[in-house]
Amino acid sequence: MTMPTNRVFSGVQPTGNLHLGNYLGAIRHFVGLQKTHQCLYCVVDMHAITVWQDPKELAHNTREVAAAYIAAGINPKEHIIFNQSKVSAHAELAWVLNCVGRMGWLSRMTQFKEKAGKHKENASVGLFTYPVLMAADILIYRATHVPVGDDQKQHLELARDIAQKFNNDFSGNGSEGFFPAPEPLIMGAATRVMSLRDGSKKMSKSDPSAMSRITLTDTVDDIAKKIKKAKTDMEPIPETAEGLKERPEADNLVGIFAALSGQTKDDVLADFAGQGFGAFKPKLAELAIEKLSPITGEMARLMDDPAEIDRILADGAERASALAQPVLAEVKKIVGFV
Ligand code: AQP
Repeated sequence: MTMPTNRVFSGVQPTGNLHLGNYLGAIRHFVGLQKTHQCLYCVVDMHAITVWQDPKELAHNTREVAAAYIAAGINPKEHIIFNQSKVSAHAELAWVLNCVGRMGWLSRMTQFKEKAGKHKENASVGLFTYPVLMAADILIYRATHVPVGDDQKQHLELARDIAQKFNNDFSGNGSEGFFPAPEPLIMGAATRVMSLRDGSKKMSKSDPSAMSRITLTDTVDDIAKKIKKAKTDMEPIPETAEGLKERPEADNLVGIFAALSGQTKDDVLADFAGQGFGAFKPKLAELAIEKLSPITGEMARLMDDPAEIDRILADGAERASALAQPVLAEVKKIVGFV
């Protein structure tokens, strides 16, 4: 079996309210990687159900993430777009890896602590073992690189630990070097987009306030309104990034401008230094609309034909399965399943 050298795997959960953070922190980078890597982009619907999802909404949101991938510029013919639940090898490998990973490792995952909150006894078992399924998602394709935001770095570390332990645990049975250690791909500016209402919280699908995020289904008017109402402070825009310290909301808006325009924060500050946010916000709204409208428009067009999206997902799943099955067969042999 050949070992891939430049294979990328990443995913987005179909949990609704796909937002600017998902676009700037993940999807836009997925698009760029197509030139240099063989890419698998997954709609991770099995991860989504680790917290309750309405079944009809889950189906809609799954198509919406697929539409966002395509509208942003991912080519489903040259690369692979599919939904996780269609390739059963993810779940099968996850079970084996559940038996390799250790409770202590998973207990240290900060995202579980954040998402389970104070009521961890009530959290699903799936939410606890989510990082093991993520390890399986990556390792089943022996992916070499994983574009991840800040919030997923710890999970990727765990995937590397699980890969290494699998390789060691079964070394008498041909597992040496079987799984490559997946490398994180570090993203550029605005890796972490913060809430428009609170600069200390990340922009998130599950924030109860719709004003906290710009979504990929927002109209032009919605985008303009949300930026106009975004929380800021009374200080003018500083001359250097140093001046944004202790000003999380100001820092966030400048960061979003920089990411959308392909500039550094210092470039943006050089253009706006001394001005107030009253002058800056309309320019940011104009830029956000210019960059997002082509994507949101194309997404809406694609969503008008769900059968075509389903066809693309099914085709992707078939090609993903063809890559996954030989790896799974080898894992079964290594483990001793007859
Ligand atoms: N605010 C963000 N800034 C930059 N990147 C972000 N990502 C998420 N939020 C931000 C990146 O988007 C990708 C897909 O995320 P996900 O769907 O797997 O779920 P998540 O990380 O849990 O994102 P959300 O949107 O905040 O959902 P909820 O509210 O359900 O927790 C990932 O690469 C992520 O880094």
